[in-house]
Amino acid sequence: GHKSTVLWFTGLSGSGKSTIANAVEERLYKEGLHTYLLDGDNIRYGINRDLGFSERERKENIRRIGEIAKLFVDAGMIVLTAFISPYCADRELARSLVEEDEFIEIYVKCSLDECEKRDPKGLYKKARANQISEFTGISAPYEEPLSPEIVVETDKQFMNESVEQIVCYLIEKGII
Ligand code: GGZ
Repeated sequence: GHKSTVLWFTGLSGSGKSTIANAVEERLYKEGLHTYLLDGDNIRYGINRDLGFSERERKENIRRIGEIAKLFVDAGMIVLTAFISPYCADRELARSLVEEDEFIEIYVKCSLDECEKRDPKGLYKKARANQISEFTGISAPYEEPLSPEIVVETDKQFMNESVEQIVCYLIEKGII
């Protein structure tokens, strides 16, 4: 068995949120745990397809994701969310929707320089050329978490180290 919880990944575009969240989910799934991953593919192309990237729309994006995460926790699942979620206040709102021990904020820390070097989708390049407006880290803010439960540093660690760090935390806290 396991405790239902939210694993809330936050970080810049290209920091590795989705990659790590997917790897953690796979680990948990192999242990027979009930998980669900919320990411841009199932949220921004679905329920939130009416939302863009203005401050107001990002806040609404995160508000809805927080509410959806709460439903999955109510259903007894481990829910992983992988969104930039750039504003502290919005992450705190998501946290406030579940019990205190049911929300684990995971800061996927990576320097802007490194994210820009990786630039897997060429979005930073476009943002620098003003072809994308309000791009996080370039022309829109990213507020670093002040006291996240976990920090993984993807420009200093191997991916499997970050995954192990998260899994170990869950074991230590008796979540899995
Ligand atoms: C940031 C943007 C933008 C702007 C499109 N700013 O690397 P990606 O492509 O796959 O991840 C980014 C994703 C961010 O969506 P989120 O829902 O996670 O953002 S937020 O939590 O702030 O609402 C990026 C792409 O969408 N993208 N335009 N202007 N990222």
